[in-house]
Amino acid sequence: MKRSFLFFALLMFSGVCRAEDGYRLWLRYNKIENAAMLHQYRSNISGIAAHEASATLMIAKKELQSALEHLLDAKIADQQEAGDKTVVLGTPQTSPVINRLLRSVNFNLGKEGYAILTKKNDGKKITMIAANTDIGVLYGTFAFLRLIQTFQSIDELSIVSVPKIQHRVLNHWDNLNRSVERGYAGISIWNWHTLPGYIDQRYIDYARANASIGINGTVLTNVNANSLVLTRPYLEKVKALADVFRPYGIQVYLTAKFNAPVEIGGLKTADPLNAEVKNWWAKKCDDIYELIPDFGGFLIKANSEGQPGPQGYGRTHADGANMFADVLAPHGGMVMWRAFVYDARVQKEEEHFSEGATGHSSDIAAEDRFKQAYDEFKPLDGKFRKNVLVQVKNGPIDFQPREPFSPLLGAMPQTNLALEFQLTQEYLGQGTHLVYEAPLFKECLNADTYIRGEGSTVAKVIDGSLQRSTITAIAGVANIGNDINWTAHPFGQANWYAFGRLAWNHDLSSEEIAEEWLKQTFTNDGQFVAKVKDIMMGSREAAVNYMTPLGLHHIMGTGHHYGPAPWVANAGRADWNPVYYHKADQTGLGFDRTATGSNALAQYAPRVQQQWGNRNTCDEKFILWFHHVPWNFRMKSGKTLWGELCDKYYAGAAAVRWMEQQWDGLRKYVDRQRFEQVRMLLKIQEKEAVWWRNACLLYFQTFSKQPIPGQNEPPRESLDDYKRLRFPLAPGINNVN
Ligand code: GCW
Repeated sequence: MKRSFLFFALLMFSGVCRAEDGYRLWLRYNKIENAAMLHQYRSNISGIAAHEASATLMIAKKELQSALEHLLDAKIADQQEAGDKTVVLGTPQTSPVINRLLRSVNFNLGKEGYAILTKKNDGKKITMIAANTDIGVLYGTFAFLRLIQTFQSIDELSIVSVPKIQHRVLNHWDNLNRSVERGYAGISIWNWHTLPGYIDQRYIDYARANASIGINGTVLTNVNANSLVLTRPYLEKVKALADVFRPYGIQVYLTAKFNAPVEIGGLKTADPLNAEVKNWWAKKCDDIYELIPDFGGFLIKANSEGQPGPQGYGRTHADGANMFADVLAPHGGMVMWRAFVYDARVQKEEEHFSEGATGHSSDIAAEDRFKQAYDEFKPLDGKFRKNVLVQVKNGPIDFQPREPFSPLLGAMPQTNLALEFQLTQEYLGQGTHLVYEAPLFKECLNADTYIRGEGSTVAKVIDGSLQRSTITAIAGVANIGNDINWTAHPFGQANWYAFGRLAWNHDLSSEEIAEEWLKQTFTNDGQFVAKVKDIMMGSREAAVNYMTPLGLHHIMGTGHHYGPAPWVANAGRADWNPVYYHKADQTGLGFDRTATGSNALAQYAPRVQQQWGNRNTCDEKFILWFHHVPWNFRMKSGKTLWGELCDKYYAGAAAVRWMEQQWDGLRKYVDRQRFEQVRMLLKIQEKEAVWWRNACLLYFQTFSKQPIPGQNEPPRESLDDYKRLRFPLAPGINNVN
């Protein structure tokens, strides 16, 4: 015992030199290095009073006690009564003090909210972490620890916080064989083979990390679904995970393969209007809920990229979703029905395409893919049951570095809409680029749909304040794998963190979130935080610039989506081809989506159409999303489109160089292991940024026929060199599930 304490103390004293593998995420709880803050905390906290009436309250108390003992390097007493300097944890039911004092909070804390208040109790100063429910107490506990980890004053606290969105859910695209579609951080953390018998400590740490940022749901399996997970042996494994997650307030969901009744049920059809099919699902739900009484429900990808769905039986998305809704409703479950649909007749891209194949793309996609989700779903507005959410990706195409908000988000006022972001960086440098995604999330959340006049932001659509939603939800496609640091890139953790924080409160700014994440994950040192915050805040724009500036999109490598390949024109169907999206020709560049082109713009409110409809006034961030622009078109800077495009690409790559230089100067603030990891990854990022820049400019130059402005270092490789590159084993495309 003594020895291990000594060892621990030694580690602590060795301070920043200590290697850290990143496993502890933002919950490191190292001893406070700042004497004044340490003094303040010690003089406010000497013990904890909590009635451990449930597993959740026990977890809250244990977390608080062990965190404080490490942070304050002091013994934190376990107290029966609230004395001076006591932190009192609980609900009105578990704590008489809270029962009495919580009445002064003139605020509805709801089911998950919490209050952290400094109070006088019998003349003694206490800090109270209170909620109506045990899980609210746990959220409050983590919030209190966040204050301390980020060196904020706790002298006079008066904090009340309630989540704006009810269901804050991670979507794992994890397959049952542990491969992860679009996963870059190792294999799946769910070890299906050893479940339910073996409970990996990771499951607990995963739940704890999620609870610390308010995530309260997890879809365990890939939307490209495998029916097997609905069989009894797998459901028992799912139950084991649900049992681990429950005290952390996390509900478990599964993806349901639409034709499971055929695949594993022995039925001849999966027609949602067929009584036998419905009975099969009803029975399946009974079985699930018997094992997992608080099962959340199903996430379903149907009639998209080869997944079966109701349209295969001549039914609509609403018919399909409502069938599930009806069988889940008696158990209190819900359906998240994805709106990421485009022509169901074809298979997934990588199944069709083999690298280097020649041949011609078929013409299946006659309609602009941008328009398909809206076209299929808008007519169904008002037709979905109360326990259905239609889950919409943030943009109309597919998680590109920058997309305008999806027009569906402003078009279904009578439907519960869930917003889906992608945390895993499929299109943002995958596992090796430092790209902080909060600015991307915020850009979408703050976008104005004008659905109910000015100020109808996406955030308000999603949180239900604008339309009377019966359920509200937000989803993030997880970037988590079994890598020691969870997310491969140490800064990938920031995207998981930012998703949770914004899901709880979308009013937080990207800067605030970056700052609190940095302080907890690395150090509170002001110099370090300011510099790295700048790196983070510029990183998404840098990626947009070196990959897809000015509204370019979908010009990445086919299948694996790694690296640039704007020249690809032979993928299995027209709308998998980069050339379909950028439409470069002798006259110019970009996709005309105005009335003279596909007219996708008409899917937006008139005010949005005005904003983007005219190439002279369109925000240049989006110009090539909506216009085919002549090469010599004068941009707002006075440069031609070609000149501006070159500048953006060069600025993007230069920004990565700058990020590297900044990071190199921060060695003394960071443990060696994480410092070196980020440093080496930034080098890879720089190389790849230059690759993107050169390959794209050399290719577009074959149309613009203009030189790259002379002040820029000319590409060393030729376009053919870039075209020859092949990555058959790039990660994230193992789609065997
Ligand atoms: O972004 C695309 C991905 C697919 C993914 C699909 C989807 C899970 O390339 O791998 O499949 O979106 O969101 O369904």
